Amino acid sequence: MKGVFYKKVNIFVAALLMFSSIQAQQKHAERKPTVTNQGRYKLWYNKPAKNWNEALPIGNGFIGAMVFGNVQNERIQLNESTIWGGGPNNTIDSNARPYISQVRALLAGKKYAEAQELANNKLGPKGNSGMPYQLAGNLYIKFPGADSVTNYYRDLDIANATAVVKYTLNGVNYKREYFTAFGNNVLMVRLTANKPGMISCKVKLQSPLKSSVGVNGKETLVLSGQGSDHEGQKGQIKYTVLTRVKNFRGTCVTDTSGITIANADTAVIYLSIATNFVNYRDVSANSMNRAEDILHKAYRYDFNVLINNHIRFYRSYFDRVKLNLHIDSSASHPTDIRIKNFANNNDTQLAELYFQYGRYLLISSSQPGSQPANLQGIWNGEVKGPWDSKYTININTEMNYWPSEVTQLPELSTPLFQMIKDLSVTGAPTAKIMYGTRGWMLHHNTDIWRITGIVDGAFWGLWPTSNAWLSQHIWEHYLYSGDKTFLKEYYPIMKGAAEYYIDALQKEPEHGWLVVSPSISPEHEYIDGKNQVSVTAGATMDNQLVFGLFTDVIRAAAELHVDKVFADSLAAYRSQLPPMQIGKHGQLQEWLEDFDRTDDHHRHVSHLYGLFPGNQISPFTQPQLFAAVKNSLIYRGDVSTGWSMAWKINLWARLLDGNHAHKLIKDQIKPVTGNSGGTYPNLFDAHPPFQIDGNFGCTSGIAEMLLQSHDGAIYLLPALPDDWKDGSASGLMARGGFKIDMKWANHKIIKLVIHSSLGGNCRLRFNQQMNNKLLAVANGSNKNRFYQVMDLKTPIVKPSNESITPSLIKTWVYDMPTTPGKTYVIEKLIN
Ligand code: FUC
Repeated sequence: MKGVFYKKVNIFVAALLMFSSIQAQQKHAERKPTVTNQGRYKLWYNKPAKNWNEALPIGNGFIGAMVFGNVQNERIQLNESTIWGGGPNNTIDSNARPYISQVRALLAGKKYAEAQELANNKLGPKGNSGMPYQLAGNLYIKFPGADSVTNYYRDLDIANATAVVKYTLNGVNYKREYFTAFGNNVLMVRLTANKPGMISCKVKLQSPLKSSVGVNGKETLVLSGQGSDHEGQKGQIKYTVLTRVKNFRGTCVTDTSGITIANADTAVIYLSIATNFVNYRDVSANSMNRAEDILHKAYRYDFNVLINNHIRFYRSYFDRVKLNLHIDSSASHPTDIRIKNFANNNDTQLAELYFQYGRYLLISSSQPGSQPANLQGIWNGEVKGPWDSKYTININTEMNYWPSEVTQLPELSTPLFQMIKDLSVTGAPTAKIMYGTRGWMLHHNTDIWRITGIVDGAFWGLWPTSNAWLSQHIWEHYLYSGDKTFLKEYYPIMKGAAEYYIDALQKEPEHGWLVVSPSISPEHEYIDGKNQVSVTAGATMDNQLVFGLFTDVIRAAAELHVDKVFADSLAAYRSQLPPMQIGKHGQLQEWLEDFDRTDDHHRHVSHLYGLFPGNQISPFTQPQLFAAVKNSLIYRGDVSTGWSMAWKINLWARLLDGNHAHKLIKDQIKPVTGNSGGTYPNLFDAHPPFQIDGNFGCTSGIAEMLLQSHDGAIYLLPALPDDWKDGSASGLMARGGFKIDMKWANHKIIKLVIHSSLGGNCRLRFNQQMNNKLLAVANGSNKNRFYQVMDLKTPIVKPSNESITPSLIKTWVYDMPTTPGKTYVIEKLIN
């Protein structure tokens, strides 16, 4: 009785609070145009999703769900990050070594087509090409009555990580609320109406995987399923989905056909999903026990308690960064209409929403302890999704994590770091058996089982340099955080990647340079006579990746005061790597030989790694190289697949051309037609099909347009487009542990707040002269070790028919000494 009384009091208090918050919101709404509140952080629509790309994603790193919002037959498609096909395995090719030697010899003799043929015949995938990430199934909720409703509305509120559906039927207003609880790890759905007794429906579970539905006790609906057998691997993932309802009044009956709710005032659905996955080599957990434990713990709490905890948890990430771009009436339209109109109007705020959506997606798909975000984050509606919805490491996986440091979500890279650690174990025998080296390596794909062999045939898959790219993320995390404990833990992994190259690099006969061979410039081909060939030695990207890795390991060893002799030996190897070369079209050469074509629009722009995400090309110290990169990017063109355009946003930001970066944002946020990239109505990036890297890459690109910290200073507003002339951003991070808040008007910074977590000199770069009384003019040597550019070898410049005109970029640089933990507020910045 007492419990019921308190429950009622609580409901009353909650209702009062809700009412006063509605009142407060209404007051707020009166003050500002309603568009501001409707559009700013909501994706919203006035009709249900017709297909998966219109459904709305919610997730907590472990469970993912796509909410369709159908009136009569609601579908919530379910994912869990460890439901994959197959089981523990690796794909090491124990016969590869002699063929690798033969391919090397052919490449050294410039017999490219023969090298390609041999590689294609002898160095393909062994065993399998990786296992697919799979859906768990669907939660259906069937409602009686007509589909023809009025006032239909659905949204995804990315400021709170909640979704809602509302409509009116026969004079009754219905509401559904959805979220995937952070912390409690359950999917929650609450069904309410504004009249009592109106909630009647049937809840069902279904899956296209091998599965069965049963009942646990009296109240819990159970779906037991299994990951698929795939390419010779037996499906070893077992999973359990549990669903239980808490209803207020009315009745609720559970049998194998589902849960039948009749005449309730409110019904709350609790759903847990768990698997037997422990780690890449262990699937011994009990999925039923785990799912029961999760459900039991969550079921003790009411919806309001869980949603409040959820929102608090989520906002502890989301609220760290704010971006404010101009908002106008364009933002009052449903999101699908905004996407259609974006090319031709000035809906500047849609870029802000898209930026924050990328952060929302990362928080929702990658949490400490979860799997890293895969090609589709955590959301895949298929038994075998595109490219198996696994990890492609020649750009896509890395791009997923580009926003994590700069947009202040560093903890979300934890699953990536765990995966790197796993790969340094599974990739050690691969290095030894396939290449005869120390250290660890993998090729261009992996999956939950952390496979490291060649995938997809040599033309795409003979790329051994992912270990260097992944290691870059370790070093970058240190640059932003200064976290020596982390660096100490991961230094052996970076070192292991470097050891692989010490043993694997080959002396190229023409110049005596040390090159990666065999390899490819990811998935791209050059023309050798009549042949299209991808297999190569000394691709520019590989040279840059190995240069970057060696430099990072040398610096890490110095930071940790270890391995001096090893670091010196790395410096000696590094000096023998090929320099970058500027080719006959005034472009940065993609290959060792000048094969580049000006009409080549391939989606991969691998040789531009040195500009972004690397830091090997600077307009201030390498103007010719900088101009050559620009030429390469102009030749490559703008429109391409989604992730390719997202990469180009970052590249144009690093080329300090905000208007061109903005043009690419416009190219990316447009409806999907044909084969080029675009944006689906749910703001998911289209390769096509959906691939989440483009979302993350664009978020990172927008941050790069506002702040860069890789080139000797923290450069504020390095690539601000004309359309964003006024705005503010807070919480963006710079290397060296600086958090930056800034406000700008008419392209000029008018307020700057710098929080220094590590202390040290804060060197700032501006496009304009600033008030010298507030900032000291930089005095030459950069005293902060965290944002040095790399000392490159002088590039080779070929005689060129076309002009390379390095433009003179004028900036103003200032120094500000800082103390750890202090905040510096700088106003009246302009004289
Ligand atoms: C790489 C790209 C493709 C696609 C795939 C998942 O292979 O070349 O465009 O993104 O990954």
